[in-house]
Amino acid sequence: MSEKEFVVIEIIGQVGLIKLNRPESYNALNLQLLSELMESLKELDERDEIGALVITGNDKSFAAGADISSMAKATKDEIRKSKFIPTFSLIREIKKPIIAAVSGYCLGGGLELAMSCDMIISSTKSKFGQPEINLGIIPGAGGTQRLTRSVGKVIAMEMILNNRTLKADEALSMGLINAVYPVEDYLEKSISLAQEIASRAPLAIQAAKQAINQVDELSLTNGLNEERDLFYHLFSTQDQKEGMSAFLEKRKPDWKGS
Ligand code: CO8
Repeated sequence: MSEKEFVVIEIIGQVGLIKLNRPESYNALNLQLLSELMESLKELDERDEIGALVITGNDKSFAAGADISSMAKATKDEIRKSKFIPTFSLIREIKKPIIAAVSGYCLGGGLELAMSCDMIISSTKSKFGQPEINLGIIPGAGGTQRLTRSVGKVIAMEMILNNRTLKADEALSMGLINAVYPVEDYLEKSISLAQEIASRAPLAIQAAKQAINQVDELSLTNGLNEERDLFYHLFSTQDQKEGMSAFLEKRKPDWKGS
């Protein structure tokens, strides 16, 4: 894989771990970091031996938002033409499941990034927020949409209009995140969860991710049709035959990803 300045990649078993690495600015997301992140996700998504991905920061900060210094002087036209949000949006093209392993600040574009992943595991030290209102702007990479779908309208309003930040246990109780662990454990737990998912039937995992992510895009009828098509399609795979034979023969399945 190509050398990157602001992300560090590690392969652990069947898991691709991507660490955001701009600690001096709490992993503020500039265009280079975002481009390197998306490039890394794409490269790992294409590798057959990798089944799931984890994005993390450091114990103090997942990411404190978009890099304010790179936007401060932008005009409306410049910000509209910038590659910032289009680059960010490339995360939607990743087929394999992505877990955000969050500790410390998870703010603004950082929270938008975590919410663009498929699951969020947090340390007890995390703070989740959309503080853009303090800068005279609103979230621009999905915060108003994904946060509202996740925690509901009234809490999203309070977070976005009045900079309410959620502690990890609040975020857990509101359904924003999957689980909370001590800071020494959250990354290992995230990698274990990713490894467990990666050990399952790859095509079924990707179909499930695709179907669940359609919930926000489609009506119930169209979503059910989409789910049914994916369900039928899986019966053309070796893994469906293997999974069901293994169950009936009382043995562990040997997934081929085909
Ligand atoms: N952008 C640029 N630099 C940052 C950012 C940021 N978002 N956050 C922190 N830094 C830098 C600081 O400027 C400082 O740099 P330096 O040492 O050179 O002065 C360094 O990180 C340390 O920060 P602080 O001194 O402020 O540290 P504190 O511990 O006092 O505070 C906080 C930590 C609370 C995280 C504080 O830094 C803060 O409030 N940061 C800004 C949070 C914020 O407003 N985030 C939203 C940004 S806007 C946004 O995300 C819009 C997204 C739209 C599209 C997204 C596409 C990706």
